[in-house]
Amino acid sequence: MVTVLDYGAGNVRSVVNAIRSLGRDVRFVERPEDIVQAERLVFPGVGAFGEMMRVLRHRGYVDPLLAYLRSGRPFLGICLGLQALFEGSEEAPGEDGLGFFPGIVRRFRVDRAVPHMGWNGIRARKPSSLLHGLKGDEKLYFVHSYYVDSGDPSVVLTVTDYGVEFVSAVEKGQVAAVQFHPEKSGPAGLKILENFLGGQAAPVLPPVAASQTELARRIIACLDVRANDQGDLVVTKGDQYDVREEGRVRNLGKPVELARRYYEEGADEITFLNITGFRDFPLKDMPMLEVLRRTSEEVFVPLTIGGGIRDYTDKDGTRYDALQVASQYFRSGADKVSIGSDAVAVVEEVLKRGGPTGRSAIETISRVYGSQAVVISIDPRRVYVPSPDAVPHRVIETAFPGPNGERFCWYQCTVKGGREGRDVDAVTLARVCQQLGAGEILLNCIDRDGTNQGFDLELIHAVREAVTIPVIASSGAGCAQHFLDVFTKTRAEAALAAGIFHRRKVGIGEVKAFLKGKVPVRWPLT
Ligand code: 1PR
Repeated sequence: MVTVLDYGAGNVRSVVNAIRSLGRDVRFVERPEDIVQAERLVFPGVGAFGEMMRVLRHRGYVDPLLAYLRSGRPFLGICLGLQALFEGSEEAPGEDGLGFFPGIVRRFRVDRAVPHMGWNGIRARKPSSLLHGLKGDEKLYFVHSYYVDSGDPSVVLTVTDYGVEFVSAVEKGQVAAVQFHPEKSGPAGLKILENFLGGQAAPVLPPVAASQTELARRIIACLDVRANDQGDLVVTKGDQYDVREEGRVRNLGKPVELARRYYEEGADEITFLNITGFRDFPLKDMPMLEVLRRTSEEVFVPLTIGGGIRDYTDKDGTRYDALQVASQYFRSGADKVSIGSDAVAVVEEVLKRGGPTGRSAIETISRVYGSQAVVISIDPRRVYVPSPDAVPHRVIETAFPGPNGERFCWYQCTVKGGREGRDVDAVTLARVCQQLGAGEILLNCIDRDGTNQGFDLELIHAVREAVTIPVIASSGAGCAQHFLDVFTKTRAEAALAAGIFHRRKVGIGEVKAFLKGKVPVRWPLT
């Protein structure tokens, strides 16, 4: 029996699903005594350090946790569950950590995107049974803006490099904790969890060069989901956002089945977009929550869900806020939520009033679940203009002139699945959303969507250079070379595609095999 400490933030379901997939029963901590009585305790954490410590204190968990840690029984902390073991964090000055290990949690101050998000390697500092069965070159999934600076080198189990060498796992006796998410790290992560559950021999891993812990560029499979004309939930795919063919919604498969296929083929993440979420309230759209629940039972890489994340008032006047919608998604197995139309409305409001309200979906969700859990999905369309000062927007000079020879363009944000253009450009939108607390940008492009002509590199370059959070390039992938182009000609951290994967034009494994040796990717896949 494994006891899981769920203090109410983020995706605990994935950890539970991963443990169950390894044949173990799980029960949750509901009272302080449950910690005292646990035989094997897992503490997964996502969200913010200060909020986590306040909740632990409020529920009376701090002393039982410290007693458990000192008792010599097995403990595994994950992500914030690692950071909690130290004395404090720059994320929440004045808020004490558990102080079980000496050291402090620091913010990344590096010349690359923060959060550190994606697949990276580990370098073992000592033998450990946790690493049994690994070869040493595996990549694991990280998502964090703060890292542990340990005051005791003897407890450091592994380190990882991201502009700075940081502690990616610690171990002392039966107490272990990892910065990465084993439950989201595919087969390698499941192996580590299995080792924790099983008590294996401690291997000495071969030495790994610092360059091998370089962050991998992510390949993401995207599933646009909606009900078809018969009312069944299907994966569909548009051409420049038009998902109908001969009047009917295209049906390219079943969401859970396709997600599982992409996981097995080596996708680094799966994104579901409920593309009619802007008009149907998602909490009424239970099938989508069910899709997430079922997917998270079988797919052990990060899951993002978008569509309809906004405040909503029911016909009978009941009000739901975006945070409630997002919480349902996290509880159902999502690691991140993606906000589209509402982000445009929020940015319009911020620009109009000259500052944030503090109440927007981006702000409220990132405050509780952390910025890494908030993705902004932008649906821009290219608008040509004759000169850079023709519009009060961020204009770029383009190598692909417009129909009348225009050498300049801007990227207009749209809402409601591209149906409505707004007076905000994609670069400004990304920048303001980052200031509000967003952790990642999913950058679509209506002109390229479904065309297989390659990503709009000019758009991606302009947005990526304007923000310090990771950018996912999307729309237009038609072959493996397009992924190489986007990773070598822009600083995008990830590339997402839909059509070529759904239609088996190119497989995810094929893309990765092509990229291997040219840019860092997660490889091997299993
Ligand atoms: O506005 O918060 O409710 O979110 C709605 C979400 O649904 C947004 O993220 C929006 O991008 C998405 N969406 C709405 N309508 C469509 C549509 O296609 N009619 N999908 C749609 C657009 C594009 C990508 C696509 C890539 C790659 N999403 O999902 O997967 O362009 O395609 P490709 O590789 O085949 O070129 P809200």
